[in-house]
Amino acid sequence: MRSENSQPATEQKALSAKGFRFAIVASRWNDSIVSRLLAGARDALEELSADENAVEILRVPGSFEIPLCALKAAESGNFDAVICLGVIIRGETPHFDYIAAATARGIGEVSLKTGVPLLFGVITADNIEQAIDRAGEKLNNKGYEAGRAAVELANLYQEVFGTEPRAVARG
Ligand code: DLZ
Repeated sequence: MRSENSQPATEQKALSAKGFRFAIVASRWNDSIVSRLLAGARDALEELSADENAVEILRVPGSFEIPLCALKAAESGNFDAVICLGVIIRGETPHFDYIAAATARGIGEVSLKTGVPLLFGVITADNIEQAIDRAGEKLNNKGYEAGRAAVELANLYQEVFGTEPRAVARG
């Protein structure tokens, strides 16, 4: 369910992904659901007219490995935003709490350290049904949501702070 604070797409300024470059860091644990998030993120970028070859997909073993890969992507200077996708499902072990906390903290720290927007498209769910629910269609898909948010931030930082889009910077 969407929160009361979420803004319907129609009320937002028209967004364009043109000229920007994006990395998607996606984990392989719970791959059948992560694949849906990946498809959602790619759909969002395509709908917003991302250029051909503007999206690089980096796969890592599990969500715990997302922050370091995202750090390397952000530090490369090749991307205007890094979209992080994973699915962490509460199991019988304390792994869930450690992995979920480390992943969330790591992603936040990388964004602040590098100044590159990182999007948190990581589902933390009690069970598989709950995770599948968050990997549905359009705005019910955390990957799609993260893809749109990445474009929104790339536009915002370009407009307000004059950040040069990576595609332009690379020539
Ligand atoms: C070990 C583990 C467990 C139990 N559960 C998940 C999960 O639900 N989602 C996920 O993305 N990764 C999980 N992992 C793997 C860790 O993220 C990590 O890849 C391994 O501990 C190796 O460092």
